[in-house]
Amino acid sequence: MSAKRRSSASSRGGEKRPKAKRGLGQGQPRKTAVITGVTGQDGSYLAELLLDKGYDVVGVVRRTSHDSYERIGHLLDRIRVVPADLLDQHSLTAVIRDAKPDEVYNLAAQSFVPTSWTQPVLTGEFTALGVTRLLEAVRLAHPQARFYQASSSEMFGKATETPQRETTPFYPRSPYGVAKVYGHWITVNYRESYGLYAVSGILFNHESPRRGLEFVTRKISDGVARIVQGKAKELRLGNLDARRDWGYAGDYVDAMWRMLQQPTPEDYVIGTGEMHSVRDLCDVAFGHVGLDWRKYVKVDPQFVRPAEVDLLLADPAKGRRKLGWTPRVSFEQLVTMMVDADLERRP
Ligand code: NAP
Ligand code: G4F
Repeated sequence: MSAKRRSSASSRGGEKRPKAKRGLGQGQPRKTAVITGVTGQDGSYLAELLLDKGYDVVGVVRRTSHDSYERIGHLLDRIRVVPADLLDQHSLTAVIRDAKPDEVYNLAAQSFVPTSWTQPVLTGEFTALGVTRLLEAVRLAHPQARFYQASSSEMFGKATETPQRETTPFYPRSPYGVAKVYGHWITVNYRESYGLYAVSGILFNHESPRRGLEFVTRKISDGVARIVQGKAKELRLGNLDARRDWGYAGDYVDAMWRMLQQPTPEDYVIGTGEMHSVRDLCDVAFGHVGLDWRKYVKVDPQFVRPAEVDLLLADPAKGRRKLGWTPRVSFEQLVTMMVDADLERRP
């Protein structure tokens, strides 16, 4: 492993994360988990959680001309990184055949909604058909593995009821949302057709200091830091009225793990049950550093979407009841944690 890769390490400055509990239990054999999308936000938190629980972690990384280990640099000595791509059936089958995992977490996707309008076909290949390729790999190479699919509240889109729960009909509003609906149903179908232990976690928006800079929470926390440090004078955003159920990514990966420990495979909605607008986000983020967001935020039509998801709000009752899962980080704690991390990161 190159020094460069190591050095990007645990640099996610300023992040204060509650510690996960340790242990599979004394005398239990070590489990192996394969994570696709390990270089992403959720992949990095899930790898940490599973390592803490004593798993052998195999992280799937696609080939790029530069390394994409910024979020997992601090884990590279403890996980096994293997090459494969959601577009390439053989590479996925080889990973599953070689690792013979107990659990497979499919977190890889083209996950940014606006890109799904400019690259709808690629989004379908990664985010929809990629799920079938990985399910085929499991079915053919190691069908005993338990499979987690990263489904999304974007599937509810123009929601037909509020709050949204496991039985709420889907009405996706973007090519990304449509692709996730396919990924959801193919997971259900492989469970019902082949008896695979396959579950779909319908997760509402979850954020952290490791969130990509293009998503609205991080764009705002980074924007606040840039303004405080005199590097920017304004922050250009799209629809300030959009409302989401925002939680902390570190909490949500624990829900993924819990879903795969249940006696029967079922699908779950995971969210906080609280909804805030983008305007509220600005209020908390700018307010944290003593600024009035109205003086800095400008609405720019280039960030307004062709079809918007106006509101998403989870009913996480099933997850609470059956998984014993509850979020630990509040909206205000999340936003201020992200602002603090961005302030610390920039000298
Ligand atoms: P993210 O940070 O964008 O990470 C996406 C991951 O997918 C990256 O590791 C990326 O690798 C990998 N990837 C993309 N295309 C690939 C391909 N062709 N082959 C192999 N790997 C590929 O996403 P996230 O926020 O962690 O989300 C994880 C999953 O949960 C995604 O499926 C997302 O759609 C879903 N989800 C997220 C949320 C949320 O609020 N975060 C909510 C619901 C569902 P590179 O590093 O090489 O780009
Ligand atoms: O942060 P966002 O880009 O997240 P979005 O579209 O809700 O998708 C995220 O959550 C999904 C779960 O529901 C995931 F499946 C998906 O992979 C991703 O992680 O936008 C949130 C809201 C939108 O309504 C958007 O229109 O914020 C609004 N917004 C307003 N101004 C903006 C901006 N979003 C972005 N990215 N940039 C803006 O300037």
